[in-house]
Amino acid sequence: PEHIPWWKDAVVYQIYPRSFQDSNGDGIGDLRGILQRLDYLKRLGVDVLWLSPIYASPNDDNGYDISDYRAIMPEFGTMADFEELLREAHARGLKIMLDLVVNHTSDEHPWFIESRSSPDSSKRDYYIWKKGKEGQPPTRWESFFSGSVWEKDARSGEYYLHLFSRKQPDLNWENPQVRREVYSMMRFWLDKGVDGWRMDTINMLSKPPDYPEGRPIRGSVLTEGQPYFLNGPRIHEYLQEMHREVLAHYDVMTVGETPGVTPAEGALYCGAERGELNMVFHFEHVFVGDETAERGKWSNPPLSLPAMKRVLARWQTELHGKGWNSLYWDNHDQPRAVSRFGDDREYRVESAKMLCTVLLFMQGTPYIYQGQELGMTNVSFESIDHYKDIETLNAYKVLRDEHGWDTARILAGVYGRGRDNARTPMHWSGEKNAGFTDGTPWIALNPNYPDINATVAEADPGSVWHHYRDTIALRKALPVVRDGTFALLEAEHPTLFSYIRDDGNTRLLVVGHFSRQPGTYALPQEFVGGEVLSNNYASLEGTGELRLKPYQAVVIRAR
Ligand code: ISL
Ligand code: CA
Repeated sequence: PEHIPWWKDAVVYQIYPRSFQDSNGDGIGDLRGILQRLDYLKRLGVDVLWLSPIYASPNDDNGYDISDYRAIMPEFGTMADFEELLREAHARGLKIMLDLVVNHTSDEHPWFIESRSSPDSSKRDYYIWKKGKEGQPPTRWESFFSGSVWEKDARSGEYYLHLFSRKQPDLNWENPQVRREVYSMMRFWLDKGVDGWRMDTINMLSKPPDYPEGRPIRGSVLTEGQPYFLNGPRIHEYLQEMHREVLAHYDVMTVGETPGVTPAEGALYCGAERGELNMVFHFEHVFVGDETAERGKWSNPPLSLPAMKRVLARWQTELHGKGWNSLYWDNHDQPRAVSRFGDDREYRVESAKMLCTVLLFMQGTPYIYQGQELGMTNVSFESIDHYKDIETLNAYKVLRDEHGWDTARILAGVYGRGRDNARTPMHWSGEKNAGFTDGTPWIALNPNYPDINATVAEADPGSVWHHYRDTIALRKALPVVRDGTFALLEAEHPTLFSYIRDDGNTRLLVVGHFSRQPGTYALPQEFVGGEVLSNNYASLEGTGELRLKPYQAVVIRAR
């Protein structure tokens, strides 16, 4: 039989260490906190833990701005703590993957400090320095965190590129020495026994040689640089080199974070024969509607389920047999899916379970973000002063000063889509600070933790947590979930997401009802009287025509 790589059977759990578990009362989650929770994760049934960055960092972007790739952030612990965590995880059959953030470093990384010191520095070429044009930056490209991607350095009068914050200068991947440094750093961690990498913004490494001006952005003096720096000219050459030099020598899994990638481009990154990555995170399903909204995600356009289904179906069918999908709703940059795509009030439990079912029965490797298994929800802090995320804080100023939005309108966008929705501390119990810390948490908690927490959830067989655990176990028992084809049904239906999985032995029907109202669904004949394998309600009404309850989701095996 065909060799099946382990990561095709894996379920990944993402930990945002800062907000997971504090072990020493300083209000900041840490590695020893994760260690305390390994048994919890094992009980849930996940296989791999992806840790958001744990390296030394001034925390301008919570660790995505790294000042030493080979040191642990002191707030998170020591290298000995990390080695113990890895050992203890492995002892339980859990793997650990780390975040590889090599599009940029911190401006406090010694390479950048040296690079900035003089145009003649031996490390000048580690970063992207350009002269201005008539006193203006080389282009008017907008950065991801608002403002220009260029920062003028007082010392030399030259500009350096930063696609994210000005404290995150972009590395120059054209420089072979930079690439060698990165490969050597990767080996450093892999030789410790790390099991894989999530690769931050990996499709942005290669910049065009000529830096063309982009299309103007509506209502802004800045322009759109993404068509030039996403999937740039040498990106596949770099990733193939990284694979040859590093990844091919270890049995590890890789997932590239690739905003702005279509299925056709995705296949170039993760095609089985390409020698690049195992899978990518695309954003097409979570950015549906944002491109045409006035101010992108901050306008928080309403969801079009048909548009989202089209996107997911295209990824399912176009990668089938060629590459491999990653499956996610939540991560540390996204609002809580139950709040965005479900109902975080009356039908919180039902809709969180429904989202679990429709996600985990697709083909690919699922990623569960901390708290998703509890149905944790978005938070609405009363004022912007409580927010910590640099993207949110920068956007707040621009929306207010340049676009004239009032506070209520901006906060509505933040409540709907801001990244801090996902970054409030994990809810372990109904005790003080949800059991996250004895001290003062670095960011306020979601006040609903007395009702929504892991202690309550594990004790309640009807909880979202148990549904995740059962669904993880079920998908592992059904090879069709890993191997089968995917066919979308009812493509234009505004509230039903239904699809068939088929591996030649087993045919499964998955139906999720994205609505607060009851609904009906005419069951395809072959599923009438079929076995119900999963149901987020105690019963399923109707035979030929199902009468679905709000947010009901079922999986039925064909007779
Ligand atoms: O968060 C986003 C939209 O809300 C994305 O545009 C995000 O900035 C993009 O996907 C890149 O994200 C990654 O790199 C960033 C970091 O801030 C994010 O947390 C990380 O996931 C810079 O390192
Ligand atoms: Ca701590």
